[in-house]
Amino acid sequence: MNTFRLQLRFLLPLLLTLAVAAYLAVPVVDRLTLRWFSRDLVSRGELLTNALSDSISDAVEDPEGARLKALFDRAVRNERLVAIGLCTRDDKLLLRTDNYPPTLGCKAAREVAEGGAPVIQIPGGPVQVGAHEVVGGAGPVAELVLLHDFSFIEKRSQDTRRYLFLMIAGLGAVIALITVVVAQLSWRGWVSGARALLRGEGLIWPMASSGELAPLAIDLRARLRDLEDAYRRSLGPEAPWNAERLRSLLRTQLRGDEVIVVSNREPYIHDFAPDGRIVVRRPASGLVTAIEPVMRACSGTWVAHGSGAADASAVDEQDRLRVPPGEDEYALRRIWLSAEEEQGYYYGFANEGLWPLCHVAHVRPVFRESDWHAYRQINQRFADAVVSEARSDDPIVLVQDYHFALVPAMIRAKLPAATILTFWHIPWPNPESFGICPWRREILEGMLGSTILGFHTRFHCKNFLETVDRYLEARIEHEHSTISFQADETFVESYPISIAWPLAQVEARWRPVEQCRADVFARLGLDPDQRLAVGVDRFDYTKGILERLHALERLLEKHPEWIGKLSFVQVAAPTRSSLEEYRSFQERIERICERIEQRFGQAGYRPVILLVQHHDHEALNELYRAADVCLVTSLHDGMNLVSKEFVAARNDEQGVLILSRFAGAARELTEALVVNPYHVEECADALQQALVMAPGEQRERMASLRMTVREFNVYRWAGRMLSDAGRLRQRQRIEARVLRQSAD
Ligand code: ADQ
Repeated sequence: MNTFRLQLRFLLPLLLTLAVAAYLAVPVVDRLTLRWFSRDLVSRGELLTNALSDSISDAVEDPEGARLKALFDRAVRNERLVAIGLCTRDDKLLLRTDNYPPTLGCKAAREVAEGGAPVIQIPGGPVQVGAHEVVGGAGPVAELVLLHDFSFIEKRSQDTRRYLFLMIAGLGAVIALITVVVAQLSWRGWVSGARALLRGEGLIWPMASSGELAPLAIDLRARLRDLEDAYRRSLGPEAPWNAERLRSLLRTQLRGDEVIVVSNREPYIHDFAPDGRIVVRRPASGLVTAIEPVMRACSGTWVAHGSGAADASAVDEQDRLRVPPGEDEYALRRIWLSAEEEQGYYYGFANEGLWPLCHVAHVRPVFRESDWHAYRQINQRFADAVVSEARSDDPIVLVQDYHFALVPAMIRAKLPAATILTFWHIPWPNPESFGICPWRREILEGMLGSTILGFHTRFHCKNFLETVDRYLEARIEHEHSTISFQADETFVESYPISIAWPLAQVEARWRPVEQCRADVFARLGLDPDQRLAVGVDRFDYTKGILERLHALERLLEKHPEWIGKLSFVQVAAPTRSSLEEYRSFQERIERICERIEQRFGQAGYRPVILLVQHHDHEALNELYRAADVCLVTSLHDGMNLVSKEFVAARNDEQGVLILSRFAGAARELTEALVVNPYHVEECADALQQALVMAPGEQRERMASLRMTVREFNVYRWAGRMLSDAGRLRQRQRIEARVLRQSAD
């Protein structure tokens, strides 16, 4: 339909131009042919006069002679000569054929013949008048007036006009036909080229066949992206992100769109208490902390590993249940794994392979073929579960973390129209470090099934782009941060994760800082005048717990005045304890704690208290509020949420945060005391600086940190990712519409 309209736009002016050309050309051609014919008649007349000149010379002397009359009569019978008149030199009509009009005198005939329009009407039709001198032996003797039939010339001229008109019309038709054919072929080439391009297919075929369109199609895509970039930049200072704004984004930009989350860790675990009752617990996980508010806002489906002992007894026959328990805000679909599968996929490939590979924290990654097989198989199981949970063919799927590197491409294979947002919660290493993975290609290809691939920092994005550049044949557009691989295009962007900033009514329920401090000190048996430093982590070798203890030890050596006056409490949630690396790490930490205890402990004073247990959110909040210093010394961390939780807990604007420069959080929380955790001396000095920091400086730093965390909260993290998804979906719809229309 569109092609036809386009062609019409070209053809109409063409036909109009041809019509005007015909209109202007016909009279010109007409005049020309008339002139040629009339010249022709004149020369014929002269020829005839010459041929008759002798007979005429004789006849002038004998005007009554019948011979000349007979000659004239014979001449007018052919040659399209209508009549002949013979005039004497003194303009007397000496002789005339029957058709010669008696009213046409010699003088008048000569005047007509010599005038600009030598054609006159006589009863038999139009004639051209020619007057020719007859020259005898002694000079001019008479004048011959010839009346040539002009009607046949008019007829010829009409014929010429008709042929000319037909020729121009024919020419127009041929040009129009060629135009339509060429336009059709070009359009088809363009459409298939543009379509392939917009689908992200290889440029080689369509571009090779219609090279002239390549820049156009590339330009089209680039313009769309520029518009998006401009839009993102033009958003300017944002309104604050909160649960309500996120909900309204889901209501407006993603209205009616289905959201499915897939993660290894489930947000609620059902366990059996010692008395046999079923209890629900929330795991110690940054990921769960971050995604839960999104799911509450959009009430979608969360697909996760059912890891609790009582999980199976809490689900319906489709392995689903509504959560949070008692509040019923979204669905949780549990996936079951055998102990062997969990060993290979989770402990093996994900945690002994990918975790150390990405953290580059001096623990050697272990890659076993059997673990890889389990990883692939379980990734497929989760991908299948997502597909079976999907109620539409284009859901928004949020794939969480390094446990599911292959899931994006697996979902893409079955739901090509899905918008897949993969967020990688841990760091991404440089290409050399990643290159030691035997299945590096498969992992990268799996991740590139994503529509959007998110990391915490630009630095991790850059590492990923360089890794793809090194190991895959993909097209990377650094300006727009996109990777085109096979038929898919992936937008790689940084979305720094955060926490849900506490609501005023929640804060109002918090007990005052002094009371928290008194309760915690009493529970831990600390002297009320003591200072308290805390560390809160999963018991993981990447968190820098060892380095932190070394710093404490060094501080007590350098500043013995703190002995008896400073206690460090490390809360460590048991994690991945079935792995040898983690068990030996815990033992090592315990040994160092004992050593510090032996070196500096006194009756009624414990320099370090190690609490290897899971704490609920309220208990952690109380601890944060009771502390003077919070130590976050990760050797490498995607973001680190503990640092942000500590800041959020301190609405009294007191307390000092010591933060590793290798945690993603250090890019945002610049008012913390930022340290290199490997540098024991620097960390000990930072601890000293924190302990002696004046309340005024603490307030200044904390107030600024609080502003950052309040603004850059988890709703912003999710909101930015989801609005990017919304924009991409919008773009896909526009592209689909353009292609549909062009195909009509
Ligand atoms: P984690 O490695 O788990 O997260 P982190 O960001 O610090 O690291 O989150 C830990 C979470 O567990 C926090 O919410 C904390 O309160 C909680 N937690 C820690 N110890 C606990 C305990 N003893 N009891 C109860 N809860 C405890 C991964 C990446 C991080 C990234 C997050 C989010 O490794 O870099 O910040 O995902 O993307």
